[in-house]
Amino acid sequence: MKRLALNIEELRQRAKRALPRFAFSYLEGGADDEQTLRDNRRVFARWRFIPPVLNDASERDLSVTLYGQKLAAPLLIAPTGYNGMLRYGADAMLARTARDAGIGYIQSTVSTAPIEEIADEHLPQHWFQLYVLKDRTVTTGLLERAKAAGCTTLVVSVDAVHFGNREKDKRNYRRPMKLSLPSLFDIALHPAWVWRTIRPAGVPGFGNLTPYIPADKRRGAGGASYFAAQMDMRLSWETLTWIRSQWSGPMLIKGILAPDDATRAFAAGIDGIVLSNHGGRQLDGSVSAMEVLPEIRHRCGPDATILIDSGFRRGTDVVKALALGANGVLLGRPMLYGVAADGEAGAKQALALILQEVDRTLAQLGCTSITRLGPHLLRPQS
Ligand code: HOC
Repeated sequence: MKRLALNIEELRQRAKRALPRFAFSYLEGGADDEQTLRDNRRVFARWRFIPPVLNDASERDLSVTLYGQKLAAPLLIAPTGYNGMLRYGADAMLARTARDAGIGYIQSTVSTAPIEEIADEHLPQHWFQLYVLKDRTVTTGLLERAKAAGCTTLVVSVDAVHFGNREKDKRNYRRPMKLSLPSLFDIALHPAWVWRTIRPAGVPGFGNLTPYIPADKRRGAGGASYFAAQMDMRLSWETLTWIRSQWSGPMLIKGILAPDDATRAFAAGIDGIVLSNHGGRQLDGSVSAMEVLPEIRHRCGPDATILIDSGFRRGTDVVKALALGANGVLLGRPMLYGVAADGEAGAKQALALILQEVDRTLAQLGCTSITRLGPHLLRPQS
């Protein structure tokens, strides 16, 4: 039996060994020089804990309430695309991991499994992430399907309208969506991965988007490139108002970094925001979500729902964000490392590691619950 990983970095190393280079590059890569990708990790060192002592924190409650629903911890599995590249059934594995731990699961528009399949897992917190497509009928079709599947909450991503320049990723292709010969050779060196990613006959690989992709584009990677060209490049605040009118449940905007955008979102009747630089995959040189969190919390007030992602690998990172005013943290790559390394068991291990670390950090800060966290526990480093 495999030894349990001690931390997310160990799972990352295992994922790197398990995946062919093109798949690991897609998971791992950032935009341009990957400055923002690196800063997303470095930013956490800007705050150090000042742990008060002699507080009885022998029992701790990690639960939080978001939109009237209790979560066992302030965590959600982030929407990530094309997870079938890691292994067949990865989306459902992640969904079950979230369900069994009592946290939220956000399904991507570009998940490999369709919404209806994930609905069969009966998640109490099944959220849907929307990429807005220029064909409004496709967008409304996705929204209708999300409602019918019982998705409680909508997360509209607004930061990938113009796709980031991911050079690590590009190196593996000879032209868009066509792998280079060395990449194909590298795949041949990973027979276990090939075996794990094989879809049963008749199962299309384009998840939610299959019905909207013309039959002649549904082969191989053709569907993904077809879809990339369908993104609504004119996405604007007016579009958001239109989506708001189509969705009666809680709706969040994901990909906010500018404080003015944050206040505008709430003024426009949006129920929450996700501070994110898309894991450093979009605009290189943009600030880290953690950097703008204190200002955005201050500007939006104590009642605004503010979630955050990009760069979280440790429970201490999560606790720092909560102390600075985030209501919850989305976990992307850490969960993908887990699922790539060891399937559902690996995803569960990744989440367990972060949960244990959050719990231990709370204990060491003398906090009995998430509500006790605040900026008084942190000191900014110059
Ligand atoms: C093709 C449209 O969020 C990523 C994902 C998927 C983005 C798909 C955009 O790679 O960052």
